[in-house]
Amino acid sequence: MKTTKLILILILFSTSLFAENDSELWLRKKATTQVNIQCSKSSPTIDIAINELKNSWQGEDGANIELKIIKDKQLKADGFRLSRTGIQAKTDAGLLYGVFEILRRQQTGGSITGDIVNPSYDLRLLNHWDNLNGSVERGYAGRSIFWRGIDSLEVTSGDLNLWKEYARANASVGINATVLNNVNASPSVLTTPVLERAKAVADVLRPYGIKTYLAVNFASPEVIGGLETADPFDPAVKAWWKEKVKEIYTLIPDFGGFLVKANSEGQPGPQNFGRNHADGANMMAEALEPYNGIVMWRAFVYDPSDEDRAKQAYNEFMPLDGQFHDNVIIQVKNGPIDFQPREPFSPLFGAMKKTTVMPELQVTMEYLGQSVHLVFLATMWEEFLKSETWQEGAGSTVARCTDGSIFNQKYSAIAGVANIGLDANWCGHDFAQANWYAFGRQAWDHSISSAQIADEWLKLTFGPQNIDKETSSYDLEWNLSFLQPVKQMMLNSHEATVNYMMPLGLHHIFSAHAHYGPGPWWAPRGMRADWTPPYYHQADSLGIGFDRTASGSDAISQYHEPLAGQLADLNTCPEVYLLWFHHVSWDHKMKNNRTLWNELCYRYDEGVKQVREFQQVWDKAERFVDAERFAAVQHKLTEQGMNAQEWKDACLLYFQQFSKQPIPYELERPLFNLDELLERDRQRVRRSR
Ligand code: BDP
Repeated sequence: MKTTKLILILILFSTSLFAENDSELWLRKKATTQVNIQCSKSSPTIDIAINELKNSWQGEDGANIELKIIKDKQLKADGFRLSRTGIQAKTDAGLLYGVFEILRRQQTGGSITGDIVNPSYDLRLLNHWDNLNGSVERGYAGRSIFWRGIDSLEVTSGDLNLWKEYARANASVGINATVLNNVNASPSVLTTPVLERAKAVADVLRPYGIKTYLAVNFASPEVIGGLETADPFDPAVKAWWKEKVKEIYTLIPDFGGFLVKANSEGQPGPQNFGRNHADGANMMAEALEPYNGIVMWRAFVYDPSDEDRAKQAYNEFMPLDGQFHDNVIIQVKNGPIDFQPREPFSPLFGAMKKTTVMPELQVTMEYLGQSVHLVFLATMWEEFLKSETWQEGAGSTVARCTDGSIFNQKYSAIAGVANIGLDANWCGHDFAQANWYAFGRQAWDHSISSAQIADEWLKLTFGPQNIDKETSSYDLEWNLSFLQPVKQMMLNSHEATVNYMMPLGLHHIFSAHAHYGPGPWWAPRGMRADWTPPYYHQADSLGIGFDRTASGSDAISQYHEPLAGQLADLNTCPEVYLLWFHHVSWDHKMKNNRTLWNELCYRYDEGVKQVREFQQVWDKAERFVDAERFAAVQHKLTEQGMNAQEWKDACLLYFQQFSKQPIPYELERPLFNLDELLERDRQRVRRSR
């Protein structure tokens, strides 16, 4: 008897603590109660909604819930109204989002009152940088979930299952659109066999409320169409795009549209034919217009000229404001350079008043430690979305300049470059799943706090089974000893990474093109200056930082007053952006009275200490986590700790050659010497070739 009980306990214990599977993301199977659902309408989307409710209901046992389509001016297309007795929405997708919201609240302890829930943005998109050959540009979680080569386009049942799981995860956080391929787009994406595979993906995503988009190559009419030009003014070129669009809509009747990277980093574009971005974007917009398709045209442009790279997108796009068709959206990266650990917002937000502008965030952590470092990105995105642009007076935050509440725009949208791949846990790092989750939650509600997102995600992803079903409250101990410290670690993690990589406004000081390790010295002979760190840090015997005031590149003048004035003044410029906007002397007094050099040393030191603390937090959490996920995260934190030390030593020892000052003696001494680090870097660069 005793032994049987013991075995039973062991089995139960092992299923709850050890047999966890991180492929389930935040949608882990939990104990449920029974629910009765009424709905007078039926559709594939509603069927999914009903199933989800049945499979995960944790509310009152035997509750009656009604799903109902209604007309209501207060509701946006995807919005819904929640009550204790049901969900009302204008569309089937709205009902599905309502279902996921109720389930989330049941599982995380939120209450269900009679509220209306509308999304902040109409289009909440992932951008996959997936190549047709199956590789993923800046992907750190394995191969593509959509493509495995142009000779391997047949759709398997494994594909269909995977795409369905992907669709479900997206729908559960409100993501309603996806671009299936890399912005560095192969023209082949528009060939018929590839389009047929895209159609197969679209068919799986559709019932989950997700529309399919493709990134296209501007030279496609020449490369795959056999035309002599891709000039957007050429009638044959226009006709080619119209025909191609028609073909796509025959296959995918609700196709979303195109994403275009043109005249950027060597990609072809309208400028190759003496035309401008508006000419190119509008030509495609015309082809898509009859089907309500849109063009997302990227503003990520810069040339190796004498002009500060941070100014170039604004210079190129501002004169075109008002010239784009209303189904063109200009897609702008959050910062003016390129997804750096911390950037001020791009001055294009709020400045283009007659053009729809959408933010592009990077969920994949190209510049933030990739799939090795634990960095919760919600805090960085929150800082960005809440940035005050002043473009239309106080309250013109980036969020409000892009969500349609200030400017009259036909669409509102936000994109995140996906961190998803074939790895069993989808994202390469268990905590990187939180960034996919966070992107969806913030795209849905840009006023949600990062703390709430972390709280929800931890409860859904690591929450214990023994949650009280009546009150949805968690075990006190779990709450105090796991949830609170791990949440705090997540909320501090971005600042920690900024500290040990690029504090005080430093940016782009990575070695080589892998964008992983430190390389403040990296400047091979003949390399474009704006691809090398010295261009960005400008360290010399006098000081460090990029002078973007009127005496330097004057990039500050692209911002609106009173912000521009605040940034320009060394005394009022927020210190987190100090070296982004100013070349500052090593002895400059910081607000805390330390010299700049000392403060730099303190920041790097702080970053390393923070990661060491994260290791402690995680080790203490061991008893609350299954063995597999515990070990995986522990292992990555160890590597992050070593990387942080390397970043600190590399940057301080390198910059010390210019400052000629000691690292404050009260701080930990370097563990590496500069020659060693240079050699490590050379080897790493060699290996990556
Ligand atoms: C850079 C990436 C590069 C992308 C480019 C882009 O290093 O791989 O193609 O952005 O956004 O950050 O187009």
